[in-house]
Amino acid sequence: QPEVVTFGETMAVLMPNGSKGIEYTSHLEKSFGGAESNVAIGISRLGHRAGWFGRLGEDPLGRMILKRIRGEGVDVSRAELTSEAPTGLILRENVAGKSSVYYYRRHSAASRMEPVHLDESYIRQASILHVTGITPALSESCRDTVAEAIAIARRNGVKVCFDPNLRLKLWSVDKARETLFTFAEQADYFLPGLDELKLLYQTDNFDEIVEQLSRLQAVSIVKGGDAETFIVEQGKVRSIPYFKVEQVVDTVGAGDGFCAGFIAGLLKNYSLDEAVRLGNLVGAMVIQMEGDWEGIPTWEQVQATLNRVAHVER
Ligand code: KDG
Repeated sequence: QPEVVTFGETMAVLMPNGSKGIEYTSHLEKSFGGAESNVAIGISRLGHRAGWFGRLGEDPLGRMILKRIRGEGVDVSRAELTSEAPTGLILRENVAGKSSVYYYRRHSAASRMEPVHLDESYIRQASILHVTGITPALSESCRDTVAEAIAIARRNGVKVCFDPNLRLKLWSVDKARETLFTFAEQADYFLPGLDELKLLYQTDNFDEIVEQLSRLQAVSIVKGGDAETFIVEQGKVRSIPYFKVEQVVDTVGAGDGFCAGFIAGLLKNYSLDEAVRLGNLVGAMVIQMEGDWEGIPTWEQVQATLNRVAHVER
């Protein structure tokens, strides 16, 4: 039985493996990504039982994704392949130091998720439900599904983690604001990025942001500070410094890595500060490898890093 349950859209990711952009490359590497499955994979690697579900097309990409998430030890027993619609797709490129994402996901299988696809007994037995603000941006029925999942969690004493994951290619800030705050208000842990908060609250003033966050019931964990993650709890802020990173290779997935580390910390009964510290460490390791989730460490790698175990090359 999973300790953490999450759901959302996972897509195939295609990207050039050289420095040519999508327009000119003749080779594309294939992987997959989705904020929620990235977190589930991370939690599994960090030694805990995670369950992910979502709808994928009954097509080669959907089958690849399902097998690979399962291969990471995540429970996918509630995930579904459907012939109703295709698996979504992301094209990604990094040109002249700027990375861009192109989505091919409108009307995808995942966007057709509905509250009836939720299995209450599956959510009820978990200790944490993790959801993100990407899902409600996909369709009305997806938004209703997130609302229903949160309602199930709350009436069963399951803690709710909510990462707003604002995606401006899916909806505008003005459209997103109300929905994201509605969910933030129902969460136990709200995990926004500082940049997202600046857009959502329409201010660059940190004190104002903290004041706004203090009105929420949730503990807010603010990712993406210059050198630290902030914890806003009962109107007070404290910060947990980042780990040193040798070389930043690819920042995609840093937030998901953070969430995985943080949630794993909660499951290990760490204090809030220690859980954030583990989140920071996982985030720091993710950005030193290419890929959305590939760089998430196992629990052994985390311990080796913390204990500074010397690397044996051969
Ligand atoms: O957080 C990384 C995600 O952006 C990526 O894995 C894909 O879920 C994704 C999205 O919607 O962009």
